[in-house]
Amino acid sequence: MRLDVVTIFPDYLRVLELSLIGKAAGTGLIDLAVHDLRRWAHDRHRTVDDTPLGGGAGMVMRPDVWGEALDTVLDLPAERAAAREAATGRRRAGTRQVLVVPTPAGEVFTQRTAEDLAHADQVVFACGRYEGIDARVPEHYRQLGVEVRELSIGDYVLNGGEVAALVIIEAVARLRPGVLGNPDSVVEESHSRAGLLEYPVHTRPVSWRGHDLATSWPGLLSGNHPRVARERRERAIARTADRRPDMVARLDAQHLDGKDRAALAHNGWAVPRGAAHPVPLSLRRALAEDVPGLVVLARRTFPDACPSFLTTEQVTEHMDRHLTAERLGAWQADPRVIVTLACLTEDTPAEAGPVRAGEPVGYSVVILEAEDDAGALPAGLDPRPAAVNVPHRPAGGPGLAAELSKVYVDARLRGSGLVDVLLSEAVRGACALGVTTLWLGTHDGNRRAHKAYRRSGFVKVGTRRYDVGGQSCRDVVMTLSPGACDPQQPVWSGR
Ligand code: J9N
Repeated sequence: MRLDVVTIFPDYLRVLELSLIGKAAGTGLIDLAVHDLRRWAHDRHRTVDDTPLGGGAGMVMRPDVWGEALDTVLDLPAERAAAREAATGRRRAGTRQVLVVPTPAGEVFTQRTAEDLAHADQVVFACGRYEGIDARVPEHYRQLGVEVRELSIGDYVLNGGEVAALVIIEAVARLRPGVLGNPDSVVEESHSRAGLLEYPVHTRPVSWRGHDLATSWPGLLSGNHPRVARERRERAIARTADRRPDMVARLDAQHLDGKDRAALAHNGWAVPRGAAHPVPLSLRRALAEDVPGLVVLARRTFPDACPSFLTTEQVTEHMDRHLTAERLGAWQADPRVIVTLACLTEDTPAEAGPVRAGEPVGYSVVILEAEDDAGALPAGLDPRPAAVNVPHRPAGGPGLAAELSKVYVDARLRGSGLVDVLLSEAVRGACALGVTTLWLGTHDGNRRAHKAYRRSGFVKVGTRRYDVGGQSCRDVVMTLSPGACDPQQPVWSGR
């Protein structure tokens, strides 16, 4: 590969001699030449710039000087032959020449650009000063059929193109075979095709200045490779969600498995069924104005969770009694009840129709077993089954029970990990209010629900009877002791 740099500061490029790239140049893998633009100046003062036509600050680099420099370095044929080649759309067969012009006004240089440039036979860098090179220069070489790339290395301003050229050269050269010692490190790195940032890495000592990997990365030292890989992927997802939401929004949903989706949900992103990409998820306490939407969601999701032996009439009778605007409104307004809702923050096309921004797609209800001033328990709190015992507070004193009355997710978001996030959030909310046991009853036959509750730490302690529209059903009763949770630390870290 041939690299040419044209600049008024040739010494600036000397650092290349010190690097890997310089070593590659020594072995002939890369043929690098740096040229002083002033060689092509016409006057005694070797002038390369002039004041901008139309006025304005700074100086603009002259097209005539650049033209002669680039004709030489690109080894272009004389004017007439060039015109003929441009007309036939052909340049020297079998060689690919690219003219790179670093500029803050260019298209953004990425790993994809580097991969592309690594296939060129010659790359010529035209390093101008910040105010720029006369715009006819790139235009002219494009007309001649030269591949011209005006590239920005990021949204900030440098004084000249030299540092940008160094960046591009390093990124491109290390992709050439033989330049890097270990080709694996080219594959497994940030901005590779996975679309995620790299996971955090560690080495010995395992415990350093109180940062103990045995507690913060339990899988890492297990020796169980699939587990290590899974933990790393989860951390890569968490890190990308934290630092590069733009990259999360571009992830291809088809390459995300159930565990990826759960990790995304825990970091504020949902993947509805049939959606192409993750979308931002919002979890918050319900407000009074959310009640009508919650009633709609509650009545749509309740029948999905009912055993098949119940009739439509029985299910409807139950919903008309228990899933009303009055009941949900009373819960929303009661400080002893935590109503959490989840919604997407953007309109999202999904398999079973679009999900609207702000429309509730999941909710949970936690009801504390606490009396109000009149000695009354909250509306809709089921009698606590005998199998549920209420541990004392860790610091001593009476415990507090709460019923996890509802956790429902819209069918369009099944498999997105949203249930787990709602569960974590319900547990955290209960814990913050001093709950020492959280209990729930769920239909005996609802395997999917049992599995989700077990994943979140609930254990089966017994059964109860539960009436739906006059039909008595058998429920499994499960409990979870929030134990030592940190109420300051949200389990869910969405926006
Ligand atoms: N990304 C980027 C490129 C540049 C310059 S200044 C002069 C040439 C290129 N600044 N920032």
